[in-house]
Amino acid sequence: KQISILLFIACMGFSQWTKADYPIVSHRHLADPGSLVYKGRVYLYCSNDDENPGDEKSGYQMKSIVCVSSSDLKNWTDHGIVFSVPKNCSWASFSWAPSPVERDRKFFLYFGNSGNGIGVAVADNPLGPFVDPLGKPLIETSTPGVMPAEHMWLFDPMTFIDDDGQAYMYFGGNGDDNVRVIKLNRDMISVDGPAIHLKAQNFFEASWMHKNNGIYYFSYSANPRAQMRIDYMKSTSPTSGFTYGGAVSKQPPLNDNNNHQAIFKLNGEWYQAYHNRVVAKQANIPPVYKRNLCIDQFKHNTDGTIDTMKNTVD
Ligand code: FUB
Repeated sequence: KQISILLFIACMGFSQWTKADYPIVSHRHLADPGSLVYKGRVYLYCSNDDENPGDEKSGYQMKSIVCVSSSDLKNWTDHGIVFSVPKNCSWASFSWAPSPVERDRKFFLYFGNSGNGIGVAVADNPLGPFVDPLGKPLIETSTPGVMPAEHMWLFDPMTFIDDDGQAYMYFGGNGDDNVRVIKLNRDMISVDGPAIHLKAQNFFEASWMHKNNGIYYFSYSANPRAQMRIDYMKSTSPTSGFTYGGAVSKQPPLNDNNNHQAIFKLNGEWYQAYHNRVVAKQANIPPVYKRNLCIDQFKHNTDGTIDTMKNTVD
């Protein structure tokens, strides 16, 4: 289905928000974008918040992953559901916050089974069909080195392939000591050695790694004390030596709960996809579990720091 994304804000009469691409998808509720740039298009794989009950108490019930894509960030194609559990993965009850990666002409999606483990799905095409190659989680509490503290959330995977071909998966949540990174083998569905422990100031969730000019940027959603900013640490190594760098972006506008970013480069520019709750708020439905996608642009400074992104509505 080819859809033209609505001039949603303008249509709703909110004249201070004039950008056609904010939010980028307003006909359905999507959250937790994970980005894949492939052949000149960005594919965003998302938690399907349309599956969440629209009340304040029922929580996150997402059991499927929806993909939308664009080559210009203005015109988007809605590809619908590309993976769902338990239909395509019998051991999993949930498919939260997917992270995509391509290797050797195969496409991998990593997702959280709520906060109780990380699964992987694989396809020959960015749009699937994605299937479960393992019949069990890729990472669970018994995985060497994971050592979850009682309060650690075992979720929000982000898989990154470095320039030398080594793949790393970052994950974890709910506490400064709960960041982990683990090497993946070339097959992308098995781990190589124990998880390595990283520490991040005010770490809450939403691990993401991107690399620019030889610097590794580990970004994450900070906890409510830090107003759920997207903060980052940087290093010259993917697994050690990180120092706190500041904010990639401030708390999203019209968002009073979590955030989750994906950082990608398209046509030479850097972008952050994220979610807020503008669509539900304007429709007067409880916004807690009904999130929607946004994208804004940001830049790296010449000294290697990030010039804090300005949200469209700032
Ligand atoms: O969508 C469920 C959870 O909320 C995600 O795993 C977190 O990143 C937060 O966005």
